[in-house]
Amino acid sequence: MDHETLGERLREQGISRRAFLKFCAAMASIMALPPGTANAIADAMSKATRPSVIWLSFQECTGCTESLTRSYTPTLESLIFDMISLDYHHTLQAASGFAAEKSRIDAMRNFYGKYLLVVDGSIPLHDGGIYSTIAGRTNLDLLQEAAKGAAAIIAVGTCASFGGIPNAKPNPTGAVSVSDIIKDKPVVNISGCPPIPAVITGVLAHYLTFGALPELDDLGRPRSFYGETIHDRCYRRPFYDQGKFAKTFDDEGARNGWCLFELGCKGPTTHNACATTKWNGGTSFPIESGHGCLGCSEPHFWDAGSFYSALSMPASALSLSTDAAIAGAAIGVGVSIANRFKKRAAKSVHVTATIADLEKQHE
Ligand code: FSX
Repeated sequence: MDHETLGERLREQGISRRAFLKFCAAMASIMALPPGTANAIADAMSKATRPSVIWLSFQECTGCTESLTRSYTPTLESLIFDMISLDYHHTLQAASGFAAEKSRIDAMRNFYGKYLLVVDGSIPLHDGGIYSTIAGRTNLDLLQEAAKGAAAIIAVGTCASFGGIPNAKPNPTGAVSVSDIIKDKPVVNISGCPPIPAVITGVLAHYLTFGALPELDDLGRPRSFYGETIHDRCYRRPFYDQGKFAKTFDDEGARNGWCLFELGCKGPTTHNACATTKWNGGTSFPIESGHGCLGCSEPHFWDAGSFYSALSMPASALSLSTDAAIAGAAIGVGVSIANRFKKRAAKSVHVTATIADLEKQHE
């Protein structure tokens, strides 16, 4: 029993090639690939079999799922359900009780070794894990069972990635992250409390296009989204460079859009794509709405606290990140589309054997 290809699914839904190419151009941009790669992405994605996805929600506030349901545009929001076969998600699915649990067990059996496991929320370990259970089974038990047959695991949100707020001191439930428990499968962390919906979609699109998870940073996050700090790409950065800082949230500087560093903004130490991808269809992000970044995509951000105290760090630590410099240099020397594809595939965390085929098709 296999799922149909994405191309077949889109044809069934009456989605035109033009609309799909538009979506692929958006995906290229999200994956930091040149716009000219849209055709290659469309070819690869339309031939890809829609993977079965089992989504487990543990100790969390449901903000991650709320974020997912506000995906980039209506087109993208609907496409995410075409790109994948979401076979179990206890918040979004219509089934409940035994029928819901049966759909999870069926997906694990039918797609053993092939399904993607998405987890949001942390896993409580204290007192036998009793602080969060589903159908009478602990989160730990459910995670270990589902991880066995997963091709790869996507930890969505800071709770699943690093323990998040449930893990904050004094951590009464003994909450830990997915990668604290699962050591023998590829795990990608899409941190953020909540994470940016376009980043969730981008990682799924990358998996469909390249048959692999994207290149990760040293905290297991996709480098294309977390390679730079918020400060690197913040539109208020010129004010930082000129030494113009708002001193209160309603002073002249704040009204002029000056830098929020002295009001506690954690942009300089926070890696995420908020300043470029933004939220709500590219409408805005916290700093643009007048509030400093809380650093929610970094480990232990809650315990670090001091949300309204300025960071103490030397100015030299606030220069553009190495990643940004490398990306700028690559554009400057005109790296070819084929090479960008090849490099991205080579750097990805390999999960299936389809990358070589993809390279052959697009060289
Ligand atoms: Fe955590 Fe997500 Fe923050 Fe909430 O599932 S990352 S508390 S937005 O909901 O896990």
